Amino acid sequence: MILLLSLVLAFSAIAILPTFSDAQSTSKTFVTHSGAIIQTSGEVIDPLYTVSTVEFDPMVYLRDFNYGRVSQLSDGTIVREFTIVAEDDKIMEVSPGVFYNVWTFNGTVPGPTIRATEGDLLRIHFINNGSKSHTMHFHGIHPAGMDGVFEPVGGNGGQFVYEFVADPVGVHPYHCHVMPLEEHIVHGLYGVFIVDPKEDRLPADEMVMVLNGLDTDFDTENNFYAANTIPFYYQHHPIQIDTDELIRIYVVNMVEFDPINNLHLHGNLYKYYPTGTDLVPSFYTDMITLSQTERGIIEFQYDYPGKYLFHAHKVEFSEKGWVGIFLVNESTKQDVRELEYGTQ
Ligand SMILES: [Cu+2]
Repeated sequence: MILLLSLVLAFSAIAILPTFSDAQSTSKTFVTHSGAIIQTSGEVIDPLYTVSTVEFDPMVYLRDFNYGRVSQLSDGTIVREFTIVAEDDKIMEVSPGVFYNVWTFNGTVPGPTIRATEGDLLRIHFINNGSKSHTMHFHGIHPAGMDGVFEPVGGNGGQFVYEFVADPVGVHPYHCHVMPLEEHIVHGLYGVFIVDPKEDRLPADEMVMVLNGLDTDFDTENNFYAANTIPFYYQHHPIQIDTDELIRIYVVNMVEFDPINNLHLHGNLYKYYPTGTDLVPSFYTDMITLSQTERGIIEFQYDYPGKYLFHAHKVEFSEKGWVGIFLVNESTKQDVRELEYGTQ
């Protein structure tokens, strides 16, 4: 029995030793934003306990709008109800082989895109299943008690119902507002809130882009940048659009630590509506610069098919992941129009 045990221990040591020595040679000590002192041997960066892996598809997120559960009050007001669950113990492969502890609203970073029409009553049932206190702070107009700042919602099942009227028209961020704020934001507790005007905007292929960064080694500098969380995703998986089709993108900058971010489009210019609050564009440009939580709506259409880059013109950000491609296909609608009007 003793002999058997010795053999098992010897084999275990052989199996463990190389890994252990590798780990020792690269072991580093970090102090997290919350003050914890931890050691890591490399790519696993966040020491927090993790229980499940986030599955996130930036291509699905891009055009996924959540209008809530709809009912109507006796005065005709539309009520939109949402259930949002916060968690802070998930792990996500943010880049091949790089795992990061993400804090999530409804399981993803960013959280769901919440969409309503101006004047709708929003009722958001917030459940905090995390281990820390969290809140939902919406940008926009609402009563003080609905601001998600002075009413921290405790973890392990704490609840709060946010209720307010969707106002004003535009694109707004929502995010957790518990201190230390940078820790709660950089881990992923944010999302987009769109308020549509009562008279619809022109029909368009609509998308959401959250510009974000990931500080995976806790030095208060981002190691990765992205549009919609996964670095280089839309470069490897181009966004397919058509010529002569109006494209409308709701852009929100949530990058922590860096004072500015920006968005440059190739081979084209776009109309820009800062915060989306006005229905008349303020600029016609191929480059906007945004501070944190600054946002707007961009609209454009391509005349010529082909591949076009879009990216941060802060080159450091694009080289660390914030770059993508529009693959513009020849519109079939154009063929129909040519047939109708007989161009040949
Ligand atoms: Cu939080």
